Amino acid sequence: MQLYSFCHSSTSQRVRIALALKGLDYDYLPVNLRAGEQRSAEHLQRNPGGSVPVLVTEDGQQLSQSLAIIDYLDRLYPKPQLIPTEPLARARVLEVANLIGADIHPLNNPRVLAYLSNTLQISTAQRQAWYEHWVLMGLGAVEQLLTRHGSGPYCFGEQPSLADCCVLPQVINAQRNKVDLTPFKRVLAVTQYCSEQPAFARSAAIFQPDYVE
Ligand SMILES: N[C@@H](CCC(=O)N[C@@H](CS)C(=O)NCC(=O)O)C(=O)O
Repeated sequence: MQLYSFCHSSTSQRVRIALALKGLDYDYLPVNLRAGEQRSAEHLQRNPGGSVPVLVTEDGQQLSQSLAIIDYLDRLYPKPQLIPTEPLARARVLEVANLIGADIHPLNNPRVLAYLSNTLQISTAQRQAWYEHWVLMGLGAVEQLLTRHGSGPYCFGEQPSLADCCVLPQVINAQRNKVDLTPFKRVLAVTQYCSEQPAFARSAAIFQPDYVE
């Protein structure tokens, strides 16, 4: 398999975590979002959505959308299972994954932040306020869901799930953008635990220390 990815992309990191948890080998193919490579004709051919990640499967299919990719991997390589089959457990995991994937991330995607700055000409402080507002609201909801329905050390018990694949990258992204997450104790405990586990740590090993969004 091949993974088109950007080192600091939280959606790509979700897939890197899932691949590492499942012990799957792949070729890492970088797409530099800072240089706009996601909008090149070559990349749009792979993914008309102009984003990363894109997984090229064993039989040459090009798949975009991190949650769809992880679902595909989970069906094909079910150990460890990241999306439970029991209906309520499954819904709880998808609830957190969608909160991050559908409610938080689209509002802080690089192209959205660039549109706010470059087209709508908002200031750096306003852009930061936008980022913080949506991240704090979203992670506040994740905190409550995990407190009500989860148990440690992962989001939902002793095994990692799709929820953990989503929480860690979103927290790293928020921390890189200097958002204070100290009120979110459960989210931070999960993040700390995950970041100490080899598969999660490997997914972050390619970060560039001086990268700024
Ligand atoms: N819903 C998509 C979102 C993918 C996405 O937007 N990825 C970001 C990086 S985290 C991206 O490539 N953005 C391109 C851009 O902003 O131009 C997924 O989960 O894969």
